[in-house]
Amino acid sequence: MSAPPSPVEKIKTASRLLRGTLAESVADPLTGALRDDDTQLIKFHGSYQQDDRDLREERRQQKLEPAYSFMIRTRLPGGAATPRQWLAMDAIADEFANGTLRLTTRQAFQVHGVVKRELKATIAAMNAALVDTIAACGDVNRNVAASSHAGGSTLEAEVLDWSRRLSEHLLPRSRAYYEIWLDGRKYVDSAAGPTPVDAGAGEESEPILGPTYLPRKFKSAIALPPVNDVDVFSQDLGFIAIVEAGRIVGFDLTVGGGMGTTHGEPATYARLGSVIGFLPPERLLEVGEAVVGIQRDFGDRTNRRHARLKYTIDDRGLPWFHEELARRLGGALAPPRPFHFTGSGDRFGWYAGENGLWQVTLRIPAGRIADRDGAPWRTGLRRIAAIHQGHFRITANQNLVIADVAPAARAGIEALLREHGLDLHERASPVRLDALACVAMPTCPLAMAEAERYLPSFVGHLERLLERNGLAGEPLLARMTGCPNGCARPQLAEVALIGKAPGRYNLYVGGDARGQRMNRLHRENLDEAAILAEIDALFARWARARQPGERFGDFVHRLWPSGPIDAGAAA
Ligand code: SRM
Ligand code: SF4
Repeated sequence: MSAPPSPVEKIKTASRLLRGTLAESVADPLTGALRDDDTQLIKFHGSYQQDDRDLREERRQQKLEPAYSFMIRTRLPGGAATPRQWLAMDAIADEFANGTLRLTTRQAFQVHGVVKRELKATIAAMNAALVDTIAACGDVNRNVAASSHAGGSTLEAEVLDWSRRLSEHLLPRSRAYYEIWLDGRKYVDSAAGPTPVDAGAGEESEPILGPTYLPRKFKSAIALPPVNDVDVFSQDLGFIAIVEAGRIVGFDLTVGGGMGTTHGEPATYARLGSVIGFLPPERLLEVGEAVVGIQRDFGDRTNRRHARLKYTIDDRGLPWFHEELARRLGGALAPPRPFHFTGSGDRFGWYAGENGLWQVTLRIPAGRIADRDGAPWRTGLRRIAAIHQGHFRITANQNLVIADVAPAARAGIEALLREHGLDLHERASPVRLDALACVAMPTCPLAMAEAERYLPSFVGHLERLLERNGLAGEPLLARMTGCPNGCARPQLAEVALIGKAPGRYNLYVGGDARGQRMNRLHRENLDEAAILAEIDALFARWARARQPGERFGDFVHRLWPSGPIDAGAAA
């Protein structure tokens, strides 16, 4: 007998294309929470119900319901935002959220701490700035990531444009979002600025995603070599731009990447995407749709831990996937073409674009933009947005590019960066510049350990250990997450901590710095002292036995192609 559909499938089926009882749940004044089923459906609208975990115990003792609030995530293909949109998000952070903005690892904004009675006004305020939240979460194609470091080149603009088209093409067609949050209207861009228009009426259908949407979240990205800033091999669906004679002649297709695992469940695993073919640019939407269609039709709808495209492919085999894709496309794709990535990190500081304009990439640790003592970053960025004539790009490394700055405007922006301490890129060590951490505590319900809040001190320890071993200033890609879901893509770092319990982590080492090789579990369930002792011993070996210029991850991989190194052994 085949397994029954998962409970979330039942909720989607009964939801009338993502409506459920969301409107009633949001309007209910008696609780700060939604009805259970609606907590699943609201994800498709770009929001998660959360509660402040720092306050849980205190509230429980006071016999109060948890301090419910909502995280709202935007859909922002390629992380591109105008200065007006920046200003709108900044105002929303104060008016409705916890006074901070979070730049995510998929180039979106997140705000935290929005209470239920202000959800509708918050989502409406975002839309009024032409920032929507549709399909930012849920079992759909999420925000489409796109490389953001080609310095304002035409290639970069082309890749950004494809990310927008792919995102639009794969969006849900249901009007539920407009009905629930915008009273049946949608905002369009016009000469007069964002203008509300009727979102339409009549029959609805979901020709691409299907009436019950996808079996699980689905992620896609477009990379522009030589920079793999979007970690294209971690995506369900990836496109690698192939540039010949200065133009994009097509894309290599990658399928089946994914990072999420569950501790102690070997049936769940991280997987790098497989490169399976080459397509001309004009086929990008058709091929993306076909890959989504395969996952829609064959993905596992009975077990959500086994429902990503990576499992669909591994269960049936890549040859099957090739065949099924060829069947849908009316023929096989051409063989992949060569590409070369040099790194997955961001390009910090000022650099000139080929369009004659300047770009500056700022380091924003863990993507958190707040006003803190000595670092009034939100204020600084607000003042920059008020004068900036170009645009902003959120990077997939949680950083920010102020893009397309006219030569005459550079000095003014530079002065504002210095005045507000936003010039960290000029002062920080390479390991501090490149480190990533997911959100984790206190908002993420799945966190087992700290990540964002622990990042600064952990990086400080790494800096000291590097220095102690004569390695100060060496680049090192370090990432950490509060659980094995992989939101900061820790599996693709040279050294990574993955949370196991409060104050305890699994230590992973040996990834490369181009996002093309995953790291391996080195030691399990360590406290800070044990983590630092292990890393110190590994750094000592690296310092002693590295080949010229050899990075830490490559060194570890050379010594340890298939199992943990004994940190005590002679190199
Ligand atoms: Fe994630 C769940 C935050 C990128 C894999 N992720 C969550 C939730 C929503 C927790 C939850 O389900 O209740 C986290 C909300 C925390 C909070 O308080 O904000 C969360 N994920 C994030 C963000 C904000 C991390 C960040 O520090 O930037 C990223 C938002 C990206 C965006 O704008 O859309 C984020 N999440 C990722 C990535 C990286 C990526 O996509 O490039 C991954 C690994 C890639 C992948 O999907 O395989 C990732 N998140 C997960 C998973 C594991 C999925 C799996 O296949 O097992 C979960 C849990 C789940 O889906 O059940 C999860
Ligand atoms: Fe939460 Fe885990 Fe994602 Fe971190 S990796 S944000 S702890 S789900």
